[in-house]
Amino acid sequence: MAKLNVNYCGVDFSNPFILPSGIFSEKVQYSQAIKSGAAAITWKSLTCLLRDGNPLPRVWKYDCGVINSVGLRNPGIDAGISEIAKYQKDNPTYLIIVSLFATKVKEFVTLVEKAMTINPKLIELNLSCPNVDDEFGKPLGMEKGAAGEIVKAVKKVSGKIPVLAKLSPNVTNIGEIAKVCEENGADGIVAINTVGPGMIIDINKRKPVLGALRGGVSGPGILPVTVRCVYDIYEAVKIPIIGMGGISKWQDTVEIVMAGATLVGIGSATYTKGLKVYDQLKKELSDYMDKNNIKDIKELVGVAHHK
Ligand code: RRO
Repeated sequence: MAKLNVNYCGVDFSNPFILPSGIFSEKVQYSQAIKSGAAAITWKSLTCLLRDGNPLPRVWKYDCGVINSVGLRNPGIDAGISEIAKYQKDNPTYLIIVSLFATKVKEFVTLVEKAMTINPKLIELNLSCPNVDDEFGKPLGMEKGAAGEIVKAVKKVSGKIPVLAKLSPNVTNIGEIAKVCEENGADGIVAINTVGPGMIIDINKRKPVLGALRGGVSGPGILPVTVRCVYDIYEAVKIPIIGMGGISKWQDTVEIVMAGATLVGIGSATYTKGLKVYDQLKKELSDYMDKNNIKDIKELVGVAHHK
């Protein structure tokens, strides 16, 4: 029987599949993801203050995936961490990654200090939301200097909790940004956030479908971008990678692991295939490994590099 469990940054995951941030925002949905086979859930990114998000519609499916402009809708860090703490108490075995977003180094430090009060297993720094440029300008993490500064400042207050940097594909050199994050103490990299921004126009209404007009693109159409980004990051750093972005089939999983991912995020595919996708992928990946005499998923990590 193939070994699918993974140790990532010192934390044990029962299988390589996790729920990325922002796919769900309701507790019942997080629970359904775990019950359907996800090894961990990433909570919707929290900001210092409550945010109502962008105008509706915020999410739109199309032939090759999904476009979203949720606009960081969340209850704010104080309410958010109370909610997570209560949820974790009610569900002590669930593995939760706390995701945080800010627009200033100091704010990131405040968010991490507050998150630390509930002793999370892992913290994700969302350095890459594509949907708030109008308000805040380009995400800090799109520039290596700022990304490094954030990680360095956060690591001073994060103690033993692993800190992951979630990066944007919409940059010239994602490997270089990952490297700077590693040099400043990041424990892992999450790649990628959505591609774009993009736009879809409703030709009958003669206007863009999203309330905020532009949005981040996810789903099967972006898989080659994800694979290339994970490949480039694996070449640039030694810290482990969580690969996500357009993965919906077992073959995609094998591809992203061969590019260098240790864990795999399954997000948009839950919209198109339902939550059964987790158990289905586990079974199909395990069958593939048995057929190819691969005993442990870690044997496959990065094999496409021949280094
Ligand atoms: O909330 C969003 O609009 C959003 C976020 Br925080 C993110 O990181 N990526 C994305 O595609 N949408």
